[in-house]
Amino acid sequence: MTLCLLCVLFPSNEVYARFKKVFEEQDGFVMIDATKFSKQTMTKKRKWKLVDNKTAIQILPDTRKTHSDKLINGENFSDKPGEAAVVHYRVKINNPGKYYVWVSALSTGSEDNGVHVGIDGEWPETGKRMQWCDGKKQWTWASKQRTAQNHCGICGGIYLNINEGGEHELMFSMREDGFKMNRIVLSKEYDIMSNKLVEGNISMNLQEYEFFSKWDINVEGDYSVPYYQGNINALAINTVRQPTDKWCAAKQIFSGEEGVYDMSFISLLENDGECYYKVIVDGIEVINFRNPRIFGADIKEYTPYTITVEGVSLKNNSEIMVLFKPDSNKLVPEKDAFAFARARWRDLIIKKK
Ligand SMILES: [Ca+2]
Ligand SMILES: [Ca+2]
Repeated sequence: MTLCLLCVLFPSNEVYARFKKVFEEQDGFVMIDATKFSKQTMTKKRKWKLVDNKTAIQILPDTRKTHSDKLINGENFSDKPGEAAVVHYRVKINNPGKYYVWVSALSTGSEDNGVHVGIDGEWPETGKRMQWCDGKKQWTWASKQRTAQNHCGICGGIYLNINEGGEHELMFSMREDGFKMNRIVLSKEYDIMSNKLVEGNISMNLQEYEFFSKWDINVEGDYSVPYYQGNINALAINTVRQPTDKWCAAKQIFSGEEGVYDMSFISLLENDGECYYKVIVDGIEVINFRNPRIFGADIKEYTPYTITVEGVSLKNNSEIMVLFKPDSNKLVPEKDAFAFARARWRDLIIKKK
């Protein structure tokens, strides 16, 4: 009796809706929190589960961890999109067209780095075999399609043609079990999430970085001067008093020993604009990126965003300069104009290679 009742409540392969949230695209961009899916289907053998304190979802169980583990088609691997572990999202598109799909994933090995994407019940060729190679064991944004010639995937190969405005259903299905993701972006512009050096990661925990290095904010040259915003532990530009089209600068002299270092720059995401950042070491630009858009996405303002670059050579006394510039996306009205994002950033973390 009880068993039959369960059958009715949870018909096979259909999992109850989780979130009613509809993610809305603006200006050709929408960011989706992967944990806020509307439902799951095809869950008999594998299922997306909330992991990492409910900040990400992962296809579990993961029985194929290494190449030597047995591959069971349709169970721990599937080259057929829609066959296993399908997660669905509600997305409202205002500007129909071709959208590149970016996903922030965390892969630890060679058998958890692929997924398929589709839309409205269809699995187009350009949504098959999304692939990650770089950035093992860390959150990594990518938008690449694995091909027979290039196992690491080709840029620009993953996209969806969304020909009509209105609500759509975005879907991801298993290629490899163990696949883990936390953020999804649909963007008309391919390069919006990429950086010539590395891709950024959204960190959910504002408390993660407690320290704040000493930055000299009186830099010679034609720069605006920033201020320190204590409540969020950030440097920022006062866009009411300072020009909004001018770079602001802060610098520090590196006092550690000469060597090769990894650098992680932490900006804060803002609703009202996508600000610009550069890190320059002894006159050479090592980081150059723009914050992704969070307007309309379910991401808190001032969420830290990290860009990491590996293998930077530093000498004792190297001059490290951070340049940052405000931006307005003209989406947040303020008085009779629009609000500006203040190019907020928290720190630069330097770690020995
Ligand atoms: Ca793989
Ligand atoms: Ca696996």
